[in-house]
Amino acid sequence: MSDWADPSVKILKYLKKAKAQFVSGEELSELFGMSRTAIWKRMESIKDEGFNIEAVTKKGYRLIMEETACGKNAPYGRLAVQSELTGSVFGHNLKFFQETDSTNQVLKKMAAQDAPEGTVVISDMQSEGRGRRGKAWSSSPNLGIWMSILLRPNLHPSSVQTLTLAASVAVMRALEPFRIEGIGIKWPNDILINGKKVCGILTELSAEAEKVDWVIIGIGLNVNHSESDFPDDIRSLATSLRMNVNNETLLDRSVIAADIIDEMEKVYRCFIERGLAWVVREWKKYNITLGKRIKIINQQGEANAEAIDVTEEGRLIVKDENGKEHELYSGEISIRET
Ligand code: BT5
Repeated sequence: MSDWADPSVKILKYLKKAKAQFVSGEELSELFGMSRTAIWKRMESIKDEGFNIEAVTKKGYRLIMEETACGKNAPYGRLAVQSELTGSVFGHNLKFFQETDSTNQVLKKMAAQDAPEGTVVISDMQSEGRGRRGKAWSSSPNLGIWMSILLRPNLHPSSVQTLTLAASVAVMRALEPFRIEGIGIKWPNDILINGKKVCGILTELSAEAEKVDWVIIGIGLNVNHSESDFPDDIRSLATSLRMNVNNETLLDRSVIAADIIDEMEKVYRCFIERGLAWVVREWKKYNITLGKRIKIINQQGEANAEAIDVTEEGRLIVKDENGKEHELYSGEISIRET
C-alpha cells in the first residue's frame, strides 16, 4: 500500500508523539478502530521498515529512537517519510524504492497513468540519475535524497520554468533550520554552499500547445556524504549538508525529505494564489546570481555578461559586454560566476 490511508502511518506518528512512552494495544485499537491483532500486524510492518518497536505484555508498545551519532542511519522508507509529513496532499501518495533507474522516469510513467497531483517517488539509489541535457546525476545509496514530485498546474508551458524556481525556494525553506552559511540559489536550479553544489533540480513536463498536462520536479540533495563519497569527477564541485553543519551525526533523510515535500506544497499553493511574480520575489531573497558578472556557456561557446534580473517566466536577463540585454532560457545554457 502506498497511500496515506495506510494506518501504519498514523500509528507510527502516534508512537513518535508518545516519545518513547508505552502506548497500550487497547488504546491504539480504540483510537484507530482496529482489532488488537491488526495493530500487532501494523507494528510488524513498522519494524520491517527499520524502526525499533518494543512490545511488553500489559504495557503495550513503544518506539525506541536510536541515537544516530555512532554513524547509524535513521530508517529511510515510505513510512518513515510519511510519518513526518504535515501537509494535506503532497506525499500522501508515495512510492519508495531501494533502487531504481531514475525517480523522474518512474514518476513519468505514473503521470501517464493518471497519478494525482502531489504524488512523490523517492529512491535510496538511482542507477541512471539524470541532470539537464542528459548529464548524469550521482545518486549513491545511503547518502542523499533522490526524489520526484508530480504537479498538474493550470499553466501555459512557457511559465513552467517558474516552478523550478518555486522548487528551489521550497528546498531553501526546508533547509533554513540548519542555518548554513554561504548557501544560496544559483539561477535557475542549483543550490550551492560556498560555490559547491549541494542540490540540483530537474524539471520535466508534458504539454499540449496551450496547456501543461503534468510537471515533474526532480530534486537531488546531497545529505550525508563526506568528501570521499563523491566520484572523482565531481568531488571538487559538490558538497553535502552534513559537510556544512559542523556535526558528526548523520542527518535524518526522512525528516528532511518530508520537510521539502511540505514546503513544496506550501510554495505551490502560494504560487497558485498569488502568481508567478510572488515566486520570483521569493526566489530573489535566496539568489546568489543577480548582480554578478557571469560567463554564459552554450553550444556556440562562451560569453561574458552581467546577471541583471529574472522575468516572471523565470528567464535570466543579462547585459552583454556591449550593454545589450538578453533573456536566457535555462534549458540551453549554463552560467558560471567570473
Ligand atoms: C541538475 O542538473 O542539477 C539536476 C539534478 C536532478 C537530480 C534529481 S535526483 C531525482 C530526480 N531523478 C533524476 O534522474 N534526476 C532528478 P544539471 O544542472 O544538469 O547538473 C548536472 C551536473 O551536476 C553534472 O554534470 C555534474 O557536474 C554535477 N553533479 C552530478 N551529480 C552530482 C551530485 N550528486 N552533487 C553535486 N553535483 C553533481
